[in-house]
Amino acid sequence: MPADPPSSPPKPPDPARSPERDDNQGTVLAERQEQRVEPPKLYQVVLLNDDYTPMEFVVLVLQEYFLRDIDTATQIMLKIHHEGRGVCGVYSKDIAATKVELVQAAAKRAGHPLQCIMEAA
Ligand code: TYC
Repeated sequence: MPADPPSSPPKPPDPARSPERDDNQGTVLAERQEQRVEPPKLYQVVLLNDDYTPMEFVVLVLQEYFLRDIDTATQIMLKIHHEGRGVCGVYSKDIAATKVELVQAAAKRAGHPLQCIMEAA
């Protein structure tokens, strides 16, 4: 049986075929687009002060929906009470929107006028 011919050495890249345009399988690719992945935008969820929502309810909201311990929740509530607004947490867009909906639904169920909004961080 005749021996296999020696395999030819790997060819040097053909400078006419830019590696960005050639998949080395006989297919010339379309011009490569520069791909830049931006980090996701962040949104802060903010509670607004009002004259009627009980302080205890705001503290509970901060514990339940923003996972704050009772001391931090109390500090944030007092900041809102004194300054008119306060950041509860910073999240991706979907998570922030869900938190706003959950807090507004909880406030409505409890009959309080508590307002919760989101804004670009
Ligand atoms: N100002 C309210 C009160 O005196 C308490 C309060 C705090 C309400 C924070 C809303 O986001 C709020 N009962």
